[in-house]
Amino acid sequence: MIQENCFLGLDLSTQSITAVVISVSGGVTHRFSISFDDAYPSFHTRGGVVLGESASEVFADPRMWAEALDDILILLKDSNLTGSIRALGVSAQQHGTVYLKSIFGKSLKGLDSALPYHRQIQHVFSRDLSPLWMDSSTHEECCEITQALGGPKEVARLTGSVATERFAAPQIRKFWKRHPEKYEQTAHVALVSSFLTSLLIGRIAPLDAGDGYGTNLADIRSRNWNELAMAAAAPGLSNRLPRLLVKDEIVGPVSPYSAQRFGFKPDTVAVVGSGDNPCSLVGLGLLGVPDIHAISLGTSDTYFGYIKELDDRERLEGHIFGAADGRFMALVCFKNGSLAREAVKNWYGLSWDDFSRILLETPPGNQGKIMLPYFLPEITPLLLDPGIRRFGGLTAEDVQGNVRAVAEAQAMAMHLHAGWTGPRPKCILVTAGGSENRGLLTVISQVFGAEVRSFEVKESAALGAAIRAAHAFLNTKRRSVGWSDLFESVVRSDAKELIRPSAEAVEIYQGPEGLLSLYKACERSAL
Ligand code: XUL
Repeated sequence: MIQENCFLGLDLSTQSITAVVISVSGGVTHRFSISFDDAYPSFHTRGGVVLGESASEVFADPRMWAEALDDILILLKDSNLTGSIRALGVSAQQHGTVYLKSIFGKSLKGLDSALPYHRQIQHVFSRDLSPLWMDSSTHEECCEITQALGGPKEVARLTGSVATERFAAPQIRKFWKRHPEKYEQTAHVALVSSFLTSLLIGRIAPLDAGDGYGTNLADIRSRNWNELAMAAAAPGLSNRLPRLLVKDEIVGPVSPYSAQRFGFKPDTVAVVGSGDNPCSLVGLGLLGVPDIHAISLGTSDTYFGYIKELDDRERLEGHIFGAADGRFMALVCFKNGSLAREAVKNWYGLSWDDFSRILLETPPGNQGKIMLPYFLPEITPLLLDPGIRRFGGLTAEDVQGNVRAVAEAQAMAMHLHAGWTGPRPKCILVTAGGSENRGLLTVISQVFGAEVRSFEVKESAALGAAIRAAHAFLNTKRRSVGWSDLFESVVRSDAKELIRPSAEAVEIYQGPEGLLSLYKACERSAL
């Protein structure tokens, strides 16, 4: 029966929580999602986040995440699904930090299964709000960390990224500088993925290298927390970080609370939690596959690919994170992703169908009209002072021109800043909400000169978490199952769109006087 051996992936993203249930023979069997803005009005989020004193400070309340976790698991229980889940895995938005008092561990053990998490863990936080990946308020701390560790190239070589505003090290440093007394009360700093996994297993969960390397605190070669990097962030940090796991492992059975409240079997196990991008790498079947790259069009836009071995090239942009098999992934992140597309769509009162149709009907290259769509401070290229800039005669009244310009800008920025991730791929897999937009897929294929594929299941992060759970469970408990076997049965079968660009369209971007070089010049002028 399909329900015999099921695996659950949960993805807590910026704006929602999603659950995907898979069975190895039946692929994806169920999907559920809860949007934070709709379901939790008392937290006053917009797009899942709240702003701080300045727009560069972006937070969410971890109590809202706990409530969402409870709600989605109750949904699964009410659908009679939890009893057949053998293993589960958490995927979460990367980089967000959760600050916990020493009472956290004890509180997890004493939870009453008649009540939801959030009613019982109000008092465990030493900081009410968690800074998120969208926060860009720690430039000063990044400079201090860079100086302490010997310069940007050194930091990138050691930790996989230059000191980066949204990462844990500068965020923790800012907290320690501004609120030393609250930092003193902090016994544990979790990332979103390890916080949620802790709730599920009833004790402090380790962190995986997918999320752990996105902190500026780990040495990606020795594969452990680095003393100098931790000291550069805040005093006494090594005692406060979770254990770092190099590759996927089962981190324990679900807690008695989770079993009783949500109807899991007591021997249902959890794999270590991870970030949404490392999970998407798995959910797209790209673990072990370096020559196909991926683009996720979620709240953030990310470009990523698998890396087998680290090289020694110097780099000041992009990130190296761990991958579920103990190797690595390269990633470039853009903040002005879906939020920028949505802003342009809303300016002109368009639907997503209109947006896609305009992209399909207008000529590639936009007749040289270009937009730099920095609605928010941008991560890549680093630009802390936002603003929309138009070039080549693009005016605000030009509906079609602006739609095309925002989509082309995003694809061209990816092309320009992803060159270091490896040889240009012949095929790119596109996932998350924006992957339903045929117009966007077409623009990406034309700018990159590559075949583009999208999938029926666009929730690749939650799917990846479910596959990681299945892989960890099947390899420890029963028999040896390879990643590629799982990809074959769960991922590959459902390609939805396959788009191949024409040579003429590609030439418009990549040719000698092409739009890519023009865009690069515009970007330079803005920086
Ligand atoms: C990646 C990043 C974002 C978040 C959003 O480095 O910051 O993609 O993971 O979910």
